[in-house]
Amino acid sequence: MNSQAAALKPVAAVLERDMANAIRALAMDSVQKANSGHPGMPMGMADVATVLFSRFINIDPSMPDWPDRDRFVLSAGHGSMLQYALHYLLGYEDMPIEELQRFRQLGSRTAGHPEYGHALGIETTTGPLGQGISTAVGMALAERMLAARHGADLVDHFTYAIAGDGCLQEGISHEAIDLAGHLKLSRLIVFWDDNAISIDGPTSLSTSMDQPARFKAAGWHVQSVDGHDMEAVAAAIEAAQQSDRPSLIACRTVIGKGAPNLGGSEKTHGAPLGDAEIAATRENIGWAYAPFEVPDDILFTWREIAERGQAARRAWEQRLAASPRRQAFESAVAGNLPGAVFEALGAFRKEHVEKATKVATRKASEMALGAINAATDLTVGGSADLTHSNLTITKGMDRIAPDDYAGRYIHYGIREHGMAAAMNGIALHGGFVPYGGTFLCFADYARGAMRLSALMGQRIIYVMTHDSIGLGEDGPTHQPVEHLAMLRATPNLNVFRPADIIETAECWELALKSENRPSVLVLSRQNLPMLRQTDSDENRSSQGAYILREPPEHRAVTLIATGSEVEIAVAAAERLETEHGIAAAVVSMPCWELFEEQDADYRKSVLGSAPRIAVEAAARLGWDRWIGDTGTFVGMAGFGASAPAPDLYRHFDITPEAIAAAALKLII
Ligand SMILES: Cc1ncc(C[n+]2csc(CCOP(=O)(O)OP(=O)(O)O)c2C)c(N)n1
Ligand SMILES: [Mg+2]
Repeated sequence: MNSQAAALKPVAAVLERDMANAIRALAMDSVQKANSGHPGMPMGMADVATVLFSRFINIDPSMPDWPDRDRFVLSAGHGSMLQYALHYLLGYEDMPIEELQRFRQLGSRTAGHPEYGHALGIETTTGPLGQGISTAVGMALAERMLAARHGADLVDHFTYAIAGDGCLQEGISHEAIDLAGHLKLSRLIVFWDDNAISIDGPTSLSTSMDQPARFKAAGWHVQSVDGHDMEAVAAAIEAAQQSDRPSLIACRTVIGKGAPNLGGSEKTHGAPLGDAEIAATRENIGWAYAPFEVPDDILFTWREIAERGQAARRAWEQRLAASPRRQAFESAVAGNLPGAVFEALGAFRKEHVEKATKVATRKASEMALGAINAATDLTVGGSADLTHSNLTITKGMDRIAPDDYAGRYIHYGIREHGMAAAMNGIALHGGFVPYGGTFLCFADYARGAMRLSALMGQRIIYVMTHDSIGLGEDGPTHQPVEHLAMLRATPNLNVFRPADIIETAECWELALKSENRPSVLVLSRQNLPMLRQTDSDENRSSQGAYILREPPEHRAVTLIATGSEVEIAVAAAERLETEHGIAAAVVSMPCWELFEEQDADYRKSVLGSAPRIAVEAAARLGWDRWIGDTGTFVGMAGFGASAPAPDLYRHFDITPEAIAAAALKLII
């Protein structure tokens, strides 16, 4: 098994030192050529990375995605040249020396920070400090969960992360560390680049934290080593592999190690060393080669590492071929949801159209999830301590617990940001479709990781309930107003705000089918009537917006609404018709993003040519796009208030009467 096979015989110490110096030289030369980048971190961590890769890690550059590979996360993403240098040295086919020479240039694979999908073998996008280590927690959790389902024969690997002072100072690290320690994620090994330097200077400017004590308090196995003593690093990794808890290896390093004048200084953090210092460094470390030149024997030794990974991968393939779980495993890792999920959702819609079920959309989501989770075990749920408010758990879902990873429900604790990052890790690892809940208002807390879900194009489903003043008495601290605009402004993120139980089921289906895009389901606390008139087999939410109510005569006004305000818009349309003889259409617009993707003719047919009024209990920002210069917006102009929901809708004038009055003003 991987863990046992881990420690190779060390190559001669001198050669390993040269292997590390190859990283140093490539990093300083690439940054110098780009005239931009961060040489200090790769130079400081070159020794640790060399030991990790030369003696322990199991990856196969010729098949970078084999499921049982070890995961490597460069949480200190500014040190991207460490990763690119490693990839070149290991022989990833998409990382020739020319890519290093094009570091940070448009169209190169060597982006400023490692980006998932830009180059083979980059497991996750990092750069926003703290994200990598927190994503690694999700990967390590997914590893344990997948192993619990499919056995150690098929799933048995480590997740290694390199984190800097910055990653550990970021608040998200605390959420992630606490969760990992609690869940005893023993296959997670974090190297802390303990160089005591960040951008402004020594870390003593801003922290007195005893990091090892912090990790210990969270239940981690903790060791401290000299990060330039390769044998000490190797011994620490071996001990960490044996631990039944996640491991921190605090590696005391010198930033910019090797640079005789600038080493140890923040000046090496984020700027080229300059020609003179580079020449002096070459002299100092005994590197007599030209820029971007790595002598054959050193390159050969690096490439041999790849052969070890290849052998591990082949052995794993044989185990897979012989495994009775082969099909189930392959299907899970491919993320294939069975057709039964969508059949169940179709039957669900049919049933509730007939029953005209009136429930809050958060409740509708729970009911839809009941159908989904019964039809597949790929979905893994969770909530940031709001399970019974978000309604994210369904019958028969066992919880994940320390040393018991067979369940499929994760109590993330009150850690929205950590939850979002962990879901990124779970999705990136493969084998599961994660969803997790909190109140929409706390999307703010999860935002950093949600942005990366979108940037990386991961199928992650955020279940965000209590979506407006409609939540009532908890008041303005809990009532989101600006959050929809913030989420809609995020590229590659679908924001669904369904109006009733039918749309909720449709939006769940669309979210599950969005394999390369995260989704946010924005759901009400309050009950909402079933508005869908017909049991169409078609998923009407799939076009983002559709005409829910078309008046018999030519429209005089079009009311566009989402979620809980669609009901109010329908009431306004009825009032306009019966009391004023005005023909009003109602458009339900559960997903702006999908509507934007429709062709112009469809959009025109839905929006119509009559004046438009948008109704949403949220900020106006963005709505002008749909209502045009002549339209009106009925919604929130500021924060909400604490009161029963019906009182708030009246107080803030989001009522059928107010909409009808706005329509009359617009038309007459
Ligand atoms: C969330 C976030 N805040 C700020 C930054 C900008 N930034 C990049 S590196 C860095 C300092 C990091 O210090 P450390 O992790 O110790 O890296 P080292 O200087 O040791 O390489 C900062 C503030 C960032 N990338 N992400
Ligand atoms: Mg540092």
